[in-house]
Amino acid sequence: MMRHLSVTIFICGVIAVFSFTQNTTANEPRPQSDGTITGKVTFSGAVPKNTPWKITKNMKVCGHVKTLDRLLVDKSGGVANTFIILKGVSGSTAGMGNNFSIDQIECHYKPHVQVVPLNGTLTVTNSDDVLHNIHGYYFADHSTAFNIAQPIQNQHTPIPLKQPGFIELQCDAGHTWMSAYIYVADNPYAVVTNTDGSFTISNVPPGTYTLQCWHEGWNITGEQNDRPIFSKPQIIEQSVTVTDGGTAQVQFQLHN
Ligand SMILES: [Cu+2]
Repeated sequence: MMRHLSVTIFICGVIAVFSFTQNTTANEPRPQSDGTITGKVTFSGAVPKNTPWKITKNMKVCGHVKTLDRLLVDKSGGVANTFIILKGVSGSTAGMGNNFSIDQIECHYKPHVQVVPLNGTLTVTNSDDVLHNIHGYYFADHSTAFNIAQPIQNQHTPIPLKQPGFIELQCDAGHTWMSAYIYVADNPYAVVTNTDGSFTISNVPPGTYTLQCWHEGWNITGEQNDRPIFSKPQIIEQSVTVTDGGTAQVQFQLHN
């Protein structure tokens, strides 16, 4: 009799636990999964040629002519080196890493564009046997972000970046054609397009945001102290909605 009772209690217990589990699952909302934003930046119309720039200093190291590489369009019309930035959203940049670098090699910055997380460290290297003076200006107000002379070949200088926004780089050691851009990101949803203009931003929480496409200006509008002056950056913004675990497709089109 006792044994029969125990078995009955045990079975009732199992049923109770099972139905409790079922109810709990049904009542609790499933957490939403992050989504993805993917797309392409293309150029519409005739692609202007990158103007060659005559080198007038340190020709032995720098060469005699440099293409300025301000606008790189591939055969499919895709535009490389374009910043794609998700705005109005916060998120930890811890997964983006901390060590970033830029090299001055044959009087050219490498890479030409990159995203560095806020409080990340950018290590500046001079691979050339000439003096380079990297001068970074915050694009928004033209204030100096850093200004570092490197007279020694293979010199490395780490620079902590503590303010978000675009930084425009130039060389103050007479290499007027040298230019590059850095975006200091305060969220992990900023990338640069690939050579075919494609981009992917991953792990985006569901929501509706503004997505910004930012490309440096490529037309030479003037010259100052032998330094080319370029047209303003082309900036396009559009709204993007990321659904639960979904992929949002976005296209941007630049033009002259
Ligand atoms: Cu230089």
